[in-house]
Amino acid sequence: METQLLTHAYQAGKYALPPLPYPADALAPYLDEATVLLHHDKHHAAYVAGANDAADTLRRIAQGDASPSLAPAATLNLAFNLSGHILHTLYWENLAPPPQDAPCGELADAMAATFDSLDGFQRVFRAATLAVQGSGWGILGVEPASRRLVVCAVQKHQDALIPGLKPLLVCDVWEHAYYLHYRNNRSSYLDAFFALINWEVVASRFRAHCHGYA
Ligand code: MN3
Repeated sequence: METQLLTHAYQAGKYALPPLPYPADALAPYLDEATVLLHHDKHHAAYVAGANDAADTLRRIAQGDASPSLAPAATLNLAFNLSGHILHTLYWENLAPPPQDAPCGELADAMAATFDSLDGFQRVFRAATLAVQGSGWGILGVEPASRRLVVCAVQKHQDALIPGLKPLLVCDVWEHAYYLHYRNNRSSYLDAFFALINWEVVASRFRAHCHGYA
């Protein structure tokens, strides 16, 4: 499977909202249509708009058309909104209606090397993601020093992120991702998330990021 949604995240010189890769009701009953529509059409769209606003401010500063005093806020806004845009684009793509095949091949080997087993990965990922304070993300990625898999728990969209981390699997744990259906039960939402993981996409990202992994 090709993982191409990110190629639709920037079009004609602007950040753009990629369409969902499936109908909005395709993930029900794990993720209901209302949650998915609100999340994609309102929340994700707002990050796209925010990233474009911040990028535009920085361009105007460069051209001498806006005060350099706007740069600190604009860079923070760009980091927040662009990170949100990228993570949401990856999130929609790494979900699919069940049933899903378990990870296999090189990805399964890498997961065994780092986490011992799929169960071991899920224990680490669940614990880290469940404990994100406030709003954030659980991420499985490849870190550039060891080129091994690592789990990180990001706050907001961009805090506590490892530089150079290549994300393979991302889980949104902002309340807007689950509160309509699961209320405050983040753990039940994580059960649903695990059922929806598109391991074929995760494996494809792994191959793209980690040729020659050993
Ligand atoms: Mn979200």
